[in-house]
Amino acid sequence: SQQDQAKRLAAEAAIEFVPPRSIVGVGTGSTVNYFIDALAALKHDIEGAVSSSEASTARLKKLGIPVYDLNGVGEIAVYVDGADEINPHLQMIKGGGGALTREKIVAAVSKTFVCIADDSKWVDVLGEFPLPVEVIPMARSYAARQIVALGGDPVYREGVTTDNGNVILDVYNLHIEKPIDLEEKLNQITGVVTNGLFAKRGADIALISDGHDVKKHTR
Ligand code: DER
Repeated sequence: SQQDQAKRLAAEAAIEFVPPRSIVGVGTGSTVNYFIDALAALKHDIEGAVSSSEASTARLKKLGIPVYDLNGVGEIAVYVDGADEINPHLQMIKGGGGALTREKIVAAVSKTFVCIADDSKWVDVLGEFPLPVEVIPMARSYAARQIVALGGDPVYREGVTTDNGNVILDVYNLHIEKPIDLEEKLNQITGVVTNGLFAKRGADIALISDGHDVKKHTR
């Protein structure tokens, strides 16, 4: 499809940002899967990868790319990941794939965050896509009440347990004019592990494709 072609073009464009002999930070999702496949072609030129999910780890290993534990690695030069939405300030909503916590951790450790996405993710205002929030299971109802008080409509993502053993609330009907402010408010709720707003630390580069070309946006 046009969207798959766009994801693939954006992912392949990210290869140029991978330094030789580096350990690459790898995100999660269908766009990142194209990036992993492209990375396999230069696996002899890189040291390996640090992954943000069991799913990405499995794909990397299957393609013969060594996967390192983040605790054994110093700073990571480049982190490549997708987004569910990204605005002109390169602030993102992430977590559609349920990997937001490990994605945010690897992004925090990485010097440069390169976001790869098809142009359907490019929005003026974040919030059309329901904002994922990872919560400690016993705090789910309490956190949901706190999120309602913030103006959101939290929906429990039934049957999903994250790699960290937590649950996810998807928050609908947010119109996020102040992403950094809302990210901080959500972080204050006891029991919330991570929220999918990547605003305080957004992307540094965004590679956005319409299926024909790739546009590069920077902060
Ligand atoms: O869950 C995530 O954060 C993914 O990166 C998601 O935002 C993008 O997934 P996609 O590439 O399958 O659209």
